[in-house]
Amino acid sequence: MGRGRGGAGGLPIAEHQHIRYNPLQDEWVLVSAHRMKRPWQGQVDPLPPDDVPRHDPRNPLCPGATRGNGEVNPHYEGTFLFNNDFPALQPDAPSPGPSDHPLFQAEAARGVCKVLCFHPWSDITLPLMSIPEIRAVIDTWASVTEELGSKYPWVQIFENKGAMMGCSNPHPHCQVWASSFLPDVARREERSQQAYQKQHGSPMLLEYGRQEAERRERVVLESEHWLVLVPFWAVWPFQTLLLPRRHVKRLPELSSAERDDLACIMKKLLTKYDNLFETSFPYSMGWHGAPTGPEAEADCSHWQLHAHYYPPLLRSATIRKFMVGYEMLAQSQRDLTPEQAAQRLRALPEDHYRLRPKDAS
Ligand code: H2U
Ligand code: ZN
Repeated sequence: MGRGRGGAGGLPIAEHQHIRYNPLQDEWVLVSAHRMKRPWQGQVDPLPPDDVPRHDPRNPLCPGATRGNGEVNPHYEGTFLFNNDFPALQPDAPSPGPSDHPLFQAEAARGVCKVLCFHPWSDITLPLMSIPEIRAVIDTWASVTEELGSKYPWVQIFENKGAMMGCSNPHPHCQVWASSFLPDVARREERSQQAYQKQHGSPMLLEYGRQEAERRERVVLESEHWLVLVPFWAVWPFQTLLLPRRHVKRLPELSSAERDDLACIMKKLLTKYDNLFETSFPYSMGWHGAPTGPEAEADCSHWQLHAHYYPPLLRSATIRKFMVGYEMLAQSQRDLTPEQAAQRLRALPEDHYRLRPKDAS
C-alpha cells in the first residue's frame, strides 16, 4: 500500500490516525486505518437472497401487479414512474402556524413522493442492465427533476439498495422526494459551495474533481465526461463521489453524450462494487444539484451536480460498518483510508462476477 500524500501538504498521513475535513458538508472524519486489524465478533448480516423471481404478481412494483392503493400497474417494458402510495410528503399539508418560542419551531412541509422502477424484471440490478436500459433510467431522472423542479426547491432522487439499507423490495427501483424546503444536507452543501466560490472564485466541486484527477490516488474510474473517486473525506468504507468533468448544475443539463457516458461509468462502478465481495452490493445513493423551483436563485454557478454512493459493507458481504457510539455522539470515524479503498476498487475487474463462465474444475 503506497504512503498516501493525502493532499495535506504532501504529508504521509495514511498510516497514522488523523482527522480530515469535508468542505462540502462542513464536518470532520476521524481516520484510523489500523482498526481494520481488530477481530470481529459482532453482527453478521444475512446474504441478499439469490432466488428473487423475475416476475411475482404479488410484488406491487412488478408490471401488471396491484399496488397498495388498489391501482394496477401497466405492463411496462422499460422504466415506470408512479406516485408513492405511502408518501412522506404530500402537496397539501396545512401550515403548523407561528411559533410562540424560539425553542419550538415548526414550518410547513409540502411535496410529492414518487417511485421509479428501473426495469420490468425483479431479478436484475443496475450493473446487470444494458447501457440503453441504464440510459433510460438517467433520462427519467432528468425529466422527473425537470417536472418536479418546476414547482419545488429540492428534488431528491435516491436509491436504497439491499435489505441492509432498509430497502423493502428487491425489485430494482429508486425514489424521488420533492419538497417545499431545502433539506439539511442540501442546505449545508448550498452554504459551503457558495462560500467557497465567493472566496476562491470557482465552483468547489469542479476544482475538487480537477485536483483529484491530477493527484490520482483516490480515483476509481475515469471517462471522457465523468470521474468516480473515493473522496478525501469519505466516511463509509467504500463511499464514492461521481462527478461530471464539465461544470453542470443539474441533471437535465446533461447532454446525450454525457448521459450515455454516465450509463457506462455507473455500470462499471456498480460492477466493481458487486465484485468487491461477490455479492449484490448494498448502498444508498443519491443525486445533488442546484436547488430548483420558481424561487431558485438566478446564479447557482457555485453548484456542481454530483452523486454520492454510501455503501455500508466493510469486511465482507455480511460484515458492515456501524455508525454508532462515537459516530452518534462525537463524529464519523473510518477504518481504512480513502486511498486504500480507492486502490481496492480500482484493482477490481469491470466484468461482473455473475456473468463469468463457471470454473470447470
Ligand atoms: P423502498 O424499498 O426503497 O422503501 O421503496 C419502496 C417504496 O415503494 C416505498 O417508499 C412504495 C413504498 O412506499 N410502495 C408503493 O408506493 N406502493 C406499493 O404498493 C408498495 C410500495
Ligand atoms: Zn452532495
